[in-house]
Amino acid sequence: MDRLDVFRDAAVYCVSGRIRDIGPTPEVIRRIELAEGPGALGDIVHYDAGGRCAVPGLCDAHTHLVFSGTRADEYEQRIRGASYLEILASGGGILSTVRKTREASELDLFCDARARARKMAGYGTTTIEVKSGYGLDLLNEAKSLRVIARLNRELPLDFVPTLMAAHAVPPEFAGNSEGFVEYLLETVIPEIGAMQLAEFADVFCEKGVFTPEQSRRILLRSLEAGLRPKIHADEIESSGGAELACAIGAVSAEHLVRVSPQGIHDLARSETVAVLLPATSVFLGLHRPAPARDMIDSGVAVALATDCNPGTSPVFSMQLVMSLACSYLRMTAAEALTAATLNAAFAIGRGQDTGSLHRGKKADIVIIDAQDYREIPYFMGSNLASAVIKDGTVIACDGRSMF
Ligand code: IZC
Ligand code: ZN
Repeated sequence: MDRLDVFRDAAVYCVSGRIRDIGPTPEVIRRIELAEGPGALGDIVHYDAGGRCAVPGLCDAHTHLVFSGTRADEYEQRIRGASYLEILASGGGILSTVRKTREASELDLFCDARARARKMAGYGTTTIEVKSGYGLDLLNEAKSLRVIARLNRELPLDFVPTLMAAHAVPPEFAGNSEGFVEYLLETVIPEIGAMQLAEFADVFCEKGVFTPEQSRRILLRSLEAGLRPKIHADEIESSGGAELACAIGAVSAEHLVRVSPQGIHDLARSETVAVLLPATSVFLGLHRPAPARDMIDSGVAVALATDCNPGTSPVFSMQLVMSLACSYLRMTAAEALTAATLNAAFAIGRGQDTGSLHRGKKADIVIIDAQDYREIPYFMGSNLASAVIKDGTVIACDGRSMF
């Protein structure tokens, strides 16, 4: 993760939205002329980055982008001392967003999510994983997933849909989490699988939410329905979520603030990517973040994401997440960039297609207003994306999306 290939005076040659060639400019030009004839350069649209640094489009591997309303009131309650799980247990937290999201029309949900995606694009994000999970019944989960499908159709970004009906126990099953799990296994997971509205399934495996045993059943049934497993693991308390993720071959284990030594050991020997969300830890005011250093030094593939959601991370900027990864998780700038691009792409099944500037991959590129990629985390809280290129087309400039 710490080793990057850096070219100076470089060019990227893109054809039909894909990278055809990359390298030192004179070499790329020579190869273009060799392949297409001496006059070919004149026919190619030329984007001059003016000596700025080009990095792969940022990939946000964990968001809850489709929701209605905010939870600024809950933010204040927590600052005054209430805990996240206490607020959830008393019917607030996720459940307050569920009430608003169930009431919202599909069009309103789409417009709100689109506005958030535009902000993310302005910060250099080109691929976004989006979880449902504020519907918690078949109708409303399908509504949220259709919103993600529409974002994918109508916006130039790539959206990767995840079913997270196992995000909380809804009021109609209060005190009966086992009944809700049965409903998920028998109805929601198979029906959503049949509708082909999601690629992945995720579960909030956490004390007071879903046990590791329930999470296992939910994810195994999801796999049968064609949804590859992901898991919210060890976010607030250690519960064996990372171990479970590895045991069932989950694509990713996410959060991992309280991952056990055994969990790190298992992750290092698995294909499961650890998705870390430092903005969430900061927003929750945690003094101890995820042990990123231990994980990376043990050989775990670490990715980063915003966790964009109304409760624990109303954050749009992967650049800010990279700064927090460096200052708070003690990752190097190169590790943070790898985690925000290539490893993030692998965490959402897009590693062959984006996440690095390689021949054949999508031309998803951010032009950074700096000559050194290390300035991305260094300028904490600012936006260095001067141009964002998606599938070979400029889609955002100086923080403003063009869609
Ligand atoms: O809305 O609180 N942790 N799910 C699990 C969340 C945070 C999102 C929320
Ligand atoms: Zn989450």
